[in-house]
Parts: sequence; C-alpha cells; structure tokens
Amino acid sequence: MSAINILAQFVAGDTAPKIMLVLALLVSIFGIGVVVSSRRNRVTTSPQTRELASQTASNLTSESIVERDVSVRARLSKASSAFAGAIATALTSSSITQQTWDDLEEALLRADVGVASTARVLAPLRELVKAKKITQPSDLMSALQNEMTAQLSQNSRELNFDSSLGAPNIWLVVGVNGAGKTTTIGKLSAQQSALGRSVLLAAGDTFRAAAGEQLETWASRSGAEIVRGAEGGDPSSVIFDGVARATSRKIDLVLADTAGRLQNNTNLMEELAKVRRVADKGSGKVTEVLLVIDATTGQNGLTQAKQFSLATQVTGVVLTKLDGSAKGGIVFAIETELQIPIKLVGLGETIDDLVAFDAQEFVSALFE
Ligand SMILES: Nc1nc2c(ncn2[C@@H]2O[C@H](COP(=O)(O)OP(=O)(O)OP(=O)(O)O)[C@@H](O)[C@H]2O)c(=O)[nH]1
Ligand SMILES: [Mg+2]
Repeated sequence: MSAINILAQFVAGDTAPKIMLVLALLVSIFGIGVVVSSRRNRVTTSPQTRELASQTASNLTSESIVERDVSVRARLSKASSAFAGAIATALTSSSITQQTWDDLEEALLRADVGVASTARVLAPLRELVKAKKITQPSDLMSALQNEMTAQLSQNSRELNFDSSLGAPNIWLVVGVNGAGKTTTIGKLSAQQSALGRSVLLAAGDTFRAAAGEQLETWASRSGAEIVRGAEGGDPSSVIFDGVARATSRKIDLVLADTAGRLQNNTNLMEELAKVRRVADKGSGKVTEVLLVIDATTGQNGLTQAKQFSLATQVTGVVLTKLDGSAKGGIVFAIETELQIPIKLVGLGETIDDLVAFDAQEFVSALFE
C-alpha cells in the first residue's frame, strides 16, 4: 500500500526530471555490471593458460611414458601396416630365393627407404644367407629388423642445449613451407618450458601474413615470450632482436621460426645462410639447427635435407606427419645417407604430439 502511495506521489509531481533520474540510475547500474563481468573474464584467462602449461608438463612425466609407447605405436599404424604387410608377403615362401630378395627390395623401396639405403640394409643379410647362417625366410625377418635398428642407432639424438653458455641457446627451425615448422616450435616450446627452461619465440617468417599470428598463438599456449618484426621485414634482424631481448631478460632458449619457400629457390637458401650467420653474431649461440621434413613428401625430403644442410649446417631432423604417412622409410634414407640424426617425430597437430625419436621403438613398430 505504502509503495503504491510513493509511486502515486512520484508520478503526481514534476515527472520529466524524475524519469531522467531513473534512467541515469539504470544506465549506471548496467555500466558497473559490464565492467565487473569483463574483469572476471580477464582474470580467468591467465590461469587457464598457466593450467595448460602445467598440463603439458605433466604430460611429460614418467607416468605417461607407457601410454606414450602405446600412442606412438598406434599413430604409426599407417606406416607400420603398409611396411609389415609387404615384408610378410615377401617372406611367405618356404625357402630364400631370388624372388625373396626382389620382394624385400620392393617392400623397402615402397616404404621410401631409398635405393642406396635399401642396398645397405640388405647387403649384410645377403652375407648371412650366403654363409648359411640364415636359411629360413622367418629368420630373415628378425635379421632385417636387427639390421635396420643397428643402422639407425649410431647417432646421438639429444637436443643440444649448453647450460654453461651464460647466454641464450638459439635453435633455428628451417624447412620448406607447410612442413610443420611453426607447429613444431609451439610443441617444442611447451616441452622445453616443462623442463624448466624459459623460452622466447622469434618470428623470423616475415614473408607470410599470418605467420606471426600463428606463432603468437603458440607463444600464449606454451607460456613463451615472442618477438615479432614488421611484415616483409628482414628475418635476420627479427631473430637478432629476439636474441637481444632474450639476453637482456636472461631467457634460456630462443626458438627461431623461418620462412619456408620452395627449397629450389636459391634466395631462400641465401636468406637462411644469412639468418644463421647473424644469429651466431649476437649475444647468443646457435646450438641446434632443426630441419623439419614432412614424412608424406617421401624421397623429396632427402633432396630438401641436402640443400638446407648446405645452407645452414643442419644438426637434426624433425620428421612431421608420421601419423598420416605410410612412408616411414625416409628415416633410413636421411640418417644413413646424410648422417643427420632424426631427433624428433611429429605425430599430430596438438601441443603434445611431438616425441623424441627412438630408433628401436620405431623399427619394432614398423614390423608389427
Ligand atoms: N597430422 C599432422 N599434422 C601436422 C604435424 N605437424 C604439423 N602439422 C600440420 O601441418 C600444417 C602446416 O604446419 P605449419 O607448422 O604451419 O608449417 P610451416 O612449416 O610453419 O609452414 P609455413 O609457415 O607455410 O612455411 C598445419 O596444418 C599443421 O597443423 C604432424 O606431426 N602431424
Ligand atoms: Mg610457419
């Protein structure tokens, strides 16, 4: 009753200024609401990013190693079923004949092992058969598996990080366009942060419009800093600036992204050679040059490896998209012909889909 009275008196008076007063009150209440809710959103963004970084760290603990083995095998299934199927067919006969060798050779070539590497893998087996140390096709299978493992195990696969440097380590990431360089940097950044290293990403791919934004997304996902340059700017100077920033902030590791035009573009090779020289001239030191190769490109990867290696002195290969390829044999061609170790393998598009290359695990997965 009294509320109705108040309302009646309010309406009976001079209404216009009062309506204005009510409207002003409503606008202020709405405004305060918007500010409070946007603050809440801002506060929740940063712990989410931190949680992602810590999830990545926990993905790398020993508890997940068994799961990792299972998942590596599962994701290599395309490569392994093609290879294992061809080898099994080659070895179905009751004795070892010329046909057996022809079939084995074909299976290895189809899996992209390459002509020279295939000959190198089969030569010791031919000796064993000649000396009658192997007489059954089934024994040839395990001898082949052992030989392939042995030929891969000669290189160190450690990522070079010099903690006594007192300056940032620089890892240059090179490769043709679309190979997976930027994605690999994002994954590597998360892994290295999880190891307790501070990371800065240098956006040396200034050719492609979206490259900087793509790297920026990976920087926030992995909790790394980023230095970007102007689009079309000098890639070497972006990387130089990145190293300078990392030095002044005592950041341990600079991951430098680069552009990936076609490998037969001489200018790209000149550009990369310059990037490498300039990166080494600053306050940091290039301790790793990772060449990213898309496994689905097959033998072409070998040509790429030769050219990039000449320009930048590649120290390790990251073989990406092995989850979608039946061509795992390129691993042998690269390692045995070029003596460049495969250090990491990409098995998918998400942040934890990068694993250390394990020769034994890889070969046994191929034969399953
Ligand atoms: N399935 C699968 N996809 C991958 C892998 N690594 C990268 N990719 C995908 O490959 C595509 C190209 O990856 P990027 O990282 O942009 O390649 P890039 O070498 O930086 O390419 P440019 O910047 O154009 O030179 C993206 O769609 C990635 O998600 C992998 O290991 N497996
Ligand atoms: Mg890129």
